[in-house]
Amino acid sequence: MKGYDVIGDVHGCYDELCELLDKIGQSSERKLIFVGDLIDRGPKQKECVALVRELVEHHRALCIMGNHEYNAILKRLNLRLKKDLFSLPFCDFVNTDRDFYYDSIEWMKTLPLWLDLPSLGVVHACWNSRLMRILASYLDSEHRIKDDSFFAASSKNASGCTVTKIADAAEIILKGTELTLPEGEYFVDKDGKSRKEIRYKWWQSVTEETRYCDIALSVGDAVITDKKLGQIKGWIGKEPPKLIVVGHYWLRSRSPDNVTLEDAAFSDKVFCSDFSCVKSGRLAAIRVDLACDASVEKVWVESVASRS
Ligand SMILES: [Mn+2]
Repeated sequence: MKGYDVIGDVHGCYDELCELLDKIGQSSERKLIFVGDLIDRGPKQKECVALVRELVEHHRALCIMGNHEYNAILKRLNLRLKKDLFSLPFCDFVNTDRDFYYDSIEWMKTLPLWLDLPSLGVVHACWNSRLMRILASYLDSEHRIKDDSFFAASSKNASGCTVTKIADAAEIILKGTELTLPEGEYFVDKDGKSRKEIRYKWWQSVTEETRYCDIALSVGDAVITDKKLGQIKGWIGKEPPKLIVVGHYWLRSRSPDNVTLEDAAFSDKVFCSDFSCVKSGRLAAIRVDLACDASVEKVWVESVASRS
């Protein structure tokens, strides 16, 4: 194995995906990996699912679960979602192509929550060993949710209302960590919605002197308060043990013509592959070259422009 090519959130951008795959080229020496969120928002969801599924089934690619696949599965199983979510366009296929819909959901259920490969970890939003240990008994040896664990993995507990420990852990792994801003503080997100919660830099260690603006993640141009965090009980931030690639965060490259490594680097160990292709950004692949001893030799990025 000479390397990994980790492709960011595709969200139905099939034409861009084909172009990126052409650019990367096929090699049995490199492993192609999808970070999840193949579906929703974009124009060609069905083609994306069919292509990635074919690549996975022919052992030419690996694909993990994104929060959009997770939500689609929970909706299909009639399990209550933690928050009242934005619409799930993929679930509209239940009306237009029922066989495809049911079949695809069954396939999505087989996607692992993360990949723990030599020299590389891949997860949709947040790598955290403590949460991964909490999830272990609900997953098989390949980190796929066991069939009888989807109930526990949704937000219901036995009494039907409280969020379970595994549901919390799965949500954080797939959607990232959130922190409530101090009383009266909010920001406006990419969809124009006011939010009191910020995503935060889960790979960063903090002290009581750390300010909210220091750890806020993917808040665009919004100004976040410089108040100090103060109490940091329950903080789960921790530097990961190896190179990690995630998707999920709707990054924008500094230049519309390419994505640089600097654009993609959250830290020297954590890289993000999601450059908002479905919102006129770019579809990117984080490419990891391995040395003979399987250690990381080089990380670089290749990308194509959105056609929308
Ligand atoms: Mn996502």
